[in-house]
Amino acid sequence: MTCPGRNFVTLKIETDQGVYGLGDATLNGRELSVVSYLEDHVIPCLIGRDAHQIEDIWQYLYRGAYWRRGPVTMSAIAAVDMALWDIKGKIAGLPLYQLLGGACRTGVMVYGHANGTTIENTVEVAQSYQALGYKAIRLQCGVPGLSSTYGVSKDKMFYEPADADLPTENEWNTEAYMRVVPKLFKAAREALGDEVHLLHDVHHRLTPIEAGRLGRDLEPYRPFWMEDATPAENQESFKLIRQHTTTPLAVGEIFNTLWDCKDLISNQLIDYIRATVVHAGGITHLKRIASFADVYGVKTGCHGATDLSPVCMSAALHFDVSIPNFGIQEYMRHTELTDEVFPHNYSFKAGSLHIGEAPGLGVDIDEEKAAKYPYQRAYLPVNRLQDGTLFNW
Ligand code: GCO
Ligand code: MG
Repeated sequence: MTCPGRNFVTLKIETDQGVYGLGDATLNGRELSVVSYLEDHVIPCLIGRDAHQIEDIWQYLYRGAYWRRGPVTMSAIAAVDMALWDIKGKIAGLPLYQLLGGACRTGVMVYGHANGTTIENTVEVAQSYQALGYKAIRLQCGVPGLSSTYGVSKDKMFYEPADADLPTENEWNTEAYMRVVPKLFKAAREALGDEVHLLHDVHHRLTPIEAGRLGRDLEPYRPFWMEDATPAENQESFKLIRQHTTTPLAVGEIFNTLWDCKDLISNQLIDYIRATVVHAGGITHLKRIASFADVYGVKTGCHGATDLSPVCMSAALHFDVSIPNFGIQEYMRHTELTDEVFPHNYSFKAGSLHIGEAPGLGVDIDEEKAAKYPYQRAYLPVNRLQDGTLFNW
């Protein structure tokens, strides 16, 4: 556990030949449950096994637990999987993407986060991202009448929603939100031109019919996607959204397995699957999800918020560059302190991330520095309607 500005859980696996690999096991706001799952239940089963048997170890941990799926289990399995791929790459002397089939593209297109309290503010921030070379930008702005909302932070290059040692309370008003977002997109399209991709995260806050209406209202501005338009427990909802809008739909940052998105994909109810390495069982399982999605013309759009460590980001980039149906990668920069604790080999250039040629994942942990920043309890916020009703954050 280390907290260089925010909490990260990192698994380090060492072989008896002295090669080590790293895996990200961070589950924002519930970190210690994964630490316990690993320390108490997974690590004892790994001692003495053959580090090369990645698939067998994955199956052993998944089937062997009897209790399948879920974020804690799948983050723990993911960390083991990432670390074993890192080891395999280091032993082979090859960057991981080479073991996954080699590069299918020259770089990984990423989207940055422009956010501001007002429309004007947000558009200005988006212009500064454009000036940095970003080809895709997510837009989130404050909602008139609400003191705070998802995605709008003081800092313009980092966003850390897990901001307090007990959950902060946000407030919500759907009508006010639905009035402001189309205006934001209109202003942004006018200021930023036709070519840049514009994205938006609804963060699970609309009913299906509201999502249908927002999607339709955004159509003139050709959004790249509308993310997490409605909570995805009831996946029938997506049929209703689809009946009303051609705005592409993205979902899945909180999904953990193929089983969570199998029907959404096979019924072609989504366009982008956002599952990522750390929360969806590692590279081994994410490859399976992507291959399945490819059959149905669904592309990937991996989650890449700051709560996913540079270890996960490195793994995601090897994955992104090596699959045929890559769509886009979220990229929220980490703070300098985080980058110091996790020296890494990827770099940003002209709107894309490049993973580099270091063997394995191409990321390390400075354990001495990491030890200087002990775990600090931090929660994600909760969200209430203005009459106090607990809502979706
Ligand atoms: C995103 C996400 C994040 C999550 C965060 C929760 O699209 O980047 O919605 O902002 O809220 O990862 O820990
Ligand atoms: Mg999101």
